[in-house]
Amino acid sequence: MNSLVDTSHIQALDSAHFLHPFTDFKALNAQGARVMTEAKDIYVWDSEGNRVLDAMSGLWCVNVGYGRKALADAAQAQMLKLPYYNSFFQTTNVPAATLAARLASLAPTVGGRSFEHVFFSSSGSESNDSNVRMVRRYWDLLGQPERKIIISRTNAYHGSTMAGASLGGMSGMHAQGDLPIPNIVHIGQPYFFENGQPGESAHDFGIRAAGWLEERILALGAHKVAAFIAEPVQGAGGVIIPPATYWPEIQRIVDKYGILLISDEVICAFGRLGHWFAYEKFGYRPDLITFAKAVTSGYIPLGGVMVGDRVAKVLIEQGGEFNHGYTYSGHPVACAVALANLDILESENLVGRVRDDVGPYLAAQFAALLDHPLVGQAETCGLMAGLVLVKDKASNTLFPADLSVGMVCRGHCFANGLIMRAVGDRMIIAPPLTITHAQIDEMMGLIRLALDKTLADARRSGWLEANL
Ligand code: PXG
Repeated sequence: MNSLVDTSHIQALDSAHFLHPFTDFKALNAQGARVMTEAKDIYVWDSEGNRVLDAMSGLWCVNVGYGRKALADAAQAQMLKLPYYNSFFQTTNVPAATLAARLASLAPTVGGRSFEHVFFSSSGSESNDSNVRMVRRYWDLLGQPERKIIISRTNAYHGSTMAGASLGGMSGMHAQGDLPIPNIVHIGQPYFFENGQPGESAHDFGIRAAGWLEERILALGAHKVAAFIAEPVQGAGGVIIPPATYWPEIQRIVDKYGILLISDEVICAFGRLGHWFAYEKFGYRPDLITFAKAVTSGYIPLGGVMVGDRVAKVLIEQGGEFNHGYTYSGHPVACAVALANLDILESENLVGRVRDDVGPYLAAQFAALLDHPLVGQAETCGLMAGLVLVKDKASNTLFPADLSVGMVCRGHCFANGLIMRAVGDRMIIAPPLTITHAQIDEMMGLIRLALDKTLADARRSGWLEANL
């Protein structure tokens, strides 16, 4: 692909005026941002003509891949017909009503609970704010206003608004802005590699980690706990895949104490794990499901909450007016793009393909990475994958954090045409669901190249034991 963009001009405008999210502004300005200009399939091009294989699907969202004309056509057609109208004052629009019904039909009924209703927003963060509002309203309406506390987990990511960042368990975010807001508390994450005890099986660890929820409920007083929120698989936290025993035990505990379960599927829904929704894969029964990102494959902002019967019934039958909503709740263009996106996911069987074909293929390739001297653990779940860089494989000893080995490895990925993320020394990917076997092979070749270059750096710099 060819680009006629004047890189330094755009970088100058960018430095002077654009405050980027989660960015050290001064450091970026000194270096200049990479200017992305075009994209097709699973590849993105920058203004210098460099092609990169985008193994992160943008930011976990471009599930159908780049360059889909059908999505652009859907947006254009809707913009020409009805670009905007609000849903506040007893009005609706065709795409929003149609999409709500379509999403309801995609969310399977489990244990007699179904999801017939959707509350729309424009992002995952807003959706989680809506969750807090709905959960507290639900308990108020049931005459239990003291049920206010929402339990979340350390290293969870639930967004960047005041409520989203509070629900999240990122200490760096809490440190800026007096967070968390009141009545949000955190328990430990189910990360076996780091938190499993010597001799403990993943099976036992999963039950122990879920038990932290019960311990906290009892410590707080069950009558004060409103809900538990969790990602099925933690994304931003580093693709933390819980042991198989974790979710069933969580379900047992929330059922025992009657607390609501919020499944934050902003990353995991719409095929990422080989199912339309991730609770289906793990077999639990949420009351509320947060979605965003891949509902439109990131082509246009849209998010929302799937509201299960238990909550919907109370809000609808007993609630009167719900004093909450956004200008763009049920935006017709965003909903039209979502419908076209769901058409692609369905007609190309992308969800089934992850479950039965490319997911298992990626799992086999990732397992093979364990032969690399730096890889202490490598695992996948659908099309999410993570590996841990270690100093010593025999004991799975991590590198000292101040060496930032993950960032060194990420640097090699970027320099060699691969977007792979580093969360500490956990290297993670989540490629578009359209990725072919040949493209997975290409990606694995680039991952191995980056690992080899990182190993060479480690040897040269004396970061490893002398005999490695
Ligand atoms: N919940 C989850 C599980 C997410 O992954 C959000 C909520 C918030 O969505 P919005 O649309 O408000 O950004 C997310 C977003 C990262 C990274 O570094 C991940 C996200 C956002 C930004 C960075 O991996 N996920």
